[in-house]
Amino acid sequence: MQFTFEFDGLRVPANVSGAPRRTADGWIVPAGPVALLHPFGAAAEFYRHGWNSWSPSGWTRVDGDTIGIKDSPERLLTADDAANETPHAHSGSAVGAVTGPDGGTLLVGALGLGTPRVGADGNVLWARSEHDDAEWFVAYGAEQDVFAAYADRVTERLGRRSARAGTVWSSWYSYYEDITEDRIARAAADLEGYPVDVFQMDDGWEPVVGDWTAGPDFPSGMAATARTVARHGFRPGIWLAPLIALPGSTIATERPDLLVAGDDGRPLVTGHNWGSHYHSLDTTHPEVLDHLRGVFDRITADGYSYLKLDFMYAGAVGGHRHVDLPREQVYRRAIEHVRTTVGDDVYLLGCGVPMIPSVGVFDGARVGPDVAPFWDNAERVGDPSGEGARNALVSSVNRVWMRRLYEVDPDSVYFRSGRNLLGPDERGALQDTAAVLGFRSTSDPVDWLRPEERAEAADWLGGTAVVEQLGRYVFRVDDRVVDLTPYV
Ligand code: 9PG
Repeated sequence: MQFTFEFDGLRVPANVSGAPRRTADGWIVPAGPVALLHPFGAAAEFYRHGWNSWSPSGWTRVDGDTIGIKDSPERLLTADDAANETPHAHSGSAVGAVTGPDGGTLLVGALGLGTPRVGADGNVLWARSEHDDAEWFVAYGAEQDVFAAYADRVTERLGRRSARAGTVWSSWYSYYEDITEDRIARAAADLEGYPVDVFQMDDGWEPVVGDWTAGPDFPSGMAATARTVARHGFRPGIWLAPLIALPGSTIATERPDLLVAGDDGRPLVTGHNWGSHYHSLDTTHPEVLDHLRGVFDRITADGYSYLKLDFMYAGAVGGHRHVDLPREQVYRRAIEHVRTTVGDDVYLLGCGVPMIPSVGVFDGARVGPDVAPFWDNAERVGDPSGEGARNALVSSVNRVWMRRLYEVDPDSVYFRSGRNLLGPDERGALQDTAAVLGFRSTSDPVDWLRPEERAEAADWLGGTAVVEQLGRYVFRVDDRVVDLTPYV
């Protein structure tokens, strides 16, 4: 049906699937395709929102280049919603907006889990879903107000967790997969006394992705490492990618029937990393739920109460499953099962998560690609999902509005000047971004830091800041104005 939205200062003719209802800060529109005729023309800026943690997000002019992963089907499969990406037209996941030359922002965002998509050109802001189960929220006003209103409508429906991670040390951005129980023990011992709450061991402890048991470099078992970490005063944290399996893992070799299948009935390739493809567990299968319960019972019994759950989007991709349900709902049920298994006191940090379906179940979510000790990614120029400090910063500051959904993790910051190509300004910009987003983590081992860098790290990790957003990329942090615009 045709409908004209009346906003303060703007009339927007539209096609909608049913009669919209007015709320205090916008409109609720019934599920089904939406097209809004915006008046901003080719000079409009479009806010593109990526599907998962690593997917590119940001603002771009509708007459300019699209934001997204170009020319790499493998990267697209891993780091965005490959099924719905439109490389040559502006579109994104769940929420989108156009801003006119006068600064007013027209937003449309999904309030449900039907794998919603939003796009725009110089005339139309459109929205549609793979499964029309979700209402939409439409609003017009100041940019920060309409995003805040959308976030509040989302948490009204999906909930919002209130746990706080505190400060985190992660093994990833220093040791990568090269961890052993001795190395972890040494890092934890050196870190004792620093204002760090969580000591999070990352990828490298397991024998193969898919088998969540101690690998050969952890001969004393994972419970022993958790005890060591706790003895030094930290909450033990660990990384897992519980919804995927590499081809050589036990589950993939012994029970391929528990994996999401392709049209040919064989395990579907659902992403690429570790120099390999990998598969997804079919979480609609009761035996997979039992398997996951076993994994999480064991890991929490071992003493880990902060879990970084990675590559989670793979539980929300298309494919054939035991039970046929919309894929984001499949994902949501799987995460709810994990939450029920671990209880409320375990902190769940989502990484590679689909952003909206994770609201209310995850305590925190990564909101950008991996940081790295260099600014631009020289290997994958022009791929905004590639690892690198710039890409991590850009995605994260474009997702600052998501603080209302869960804690938002912009990834680790650096204090080390050695083994690092980032200069002091770039390290400072990452630190400011993390302070603005309110999530402080680093990966620098103490013995990689000079004395003055140790002091700087301790100072920053122990700090808190009162943050006020002054503009799209401008913030007051305590009594300092932080302008991240030059970095975006
Ligand atoms: C461990 C790492 C770290 C890191 C995670 C994740 O887009 N990608 O293909 C892509 C692959 C890996 C990746 C990020 C993105 O790294 O973000 O913090 O935990 O796994 O293997």
